[in-house]
Amino acid sequence: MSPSQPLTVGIIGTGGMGTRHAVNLRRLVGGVQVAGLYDADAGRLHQAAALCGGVTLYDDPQRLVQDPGIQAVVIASPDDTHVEYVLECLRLGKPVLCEKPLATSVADAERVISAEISSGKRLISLGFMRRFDPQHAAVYQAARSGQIGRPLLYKGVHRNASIPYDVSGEVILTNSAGHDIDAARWLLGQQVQEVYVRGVRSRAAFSENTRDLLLIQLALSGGCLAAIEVFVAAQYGYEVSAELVGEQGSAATLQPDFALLRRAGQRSHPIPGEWLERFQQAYVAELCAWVTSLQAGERFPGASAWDGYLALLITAACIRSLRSGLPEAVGQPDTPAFYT
Ligand code: ISE
Repeated sequence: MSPSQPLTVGIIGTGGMGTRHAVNLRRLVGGVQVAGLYDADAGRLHQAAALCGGVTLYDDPQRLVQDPGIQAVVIASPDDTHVEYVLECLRLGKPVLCEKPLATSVADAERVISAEISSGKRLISLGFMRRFDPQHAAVYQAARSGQIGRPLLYKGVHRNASIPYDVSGEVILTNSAGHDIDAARWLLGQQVQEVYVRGVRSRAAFSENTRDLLLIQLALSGGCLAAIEVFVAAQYGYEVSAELVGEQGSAATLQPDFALLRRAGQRSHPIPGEWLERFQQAYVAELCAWVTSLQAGERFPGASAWDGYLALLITAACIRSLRSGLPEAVGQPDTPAFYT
């Protein structure tokens, strides 16, 4: 890749996330060209193409990856398809930004880790975009600068107004809670050793086994704790917050107040309806960091495949705990030198 030439990127999956990445790359990230798109749904594919202009449309995602005209790949397809596309990128030595989760099983994640180490190159970047959210980055800086003293507790809230798919605890843990698990690890700089997960069904309209509100407790390697609420049917809007409590104070994300509305004797702030709006700045910053790292031949400053693997290892323990009703230990694999 040469900084003088735009990086040609192909995107697999043009649903809400993939289309947002395509438009952000096209309009807000320099040094890059959206050169190819694939989606299983022709309507979604053509809608995204109309927003990008001048892209090649593929009827097979593997052909997109294999096209020599595509230098890097963004994967924003359904969760259970990520691993096959990531493995093809590794086989061809193509850098890839993969939306979370890296895979939907620990075994598949282990296949990816093995393949990336065998490739000899750090080709995988993972889409834990909260690491690029200005509010979360400010909490990270406050903690790392020592302003709150030794961190003791991570408190997280992750509320979706609603989600358009299965609200079983297992799916929520695999699809949504990975962000919170990664944020706790990243902000505290420690490894998760034990989890304890309980869930409730928020309303009778949901099926008996629904657990759409989860309380996730984590015990970490440096003695810290984490308490995370993941509620995917909160109805009122989309909100994510994080707070680190330390020996000498705390650092908490502020809600990005998009506007202060005054009307009819009320003051109010609008609350985003979903994550694309709330994390737009983070998505753009993440893409800029990814493209810049590729053009400069430097390491991506965000999450790696190893972070994605650890998130799945912790998620698997959370699923065990939700089912058993007991705390569950998390395996502590040594970090390969390839990822240190
Ligand atoms: C979605 O995939 C995300 O990445 C959002 O950040 C999360 O809030 C949502 O629950 C997920 O489905």
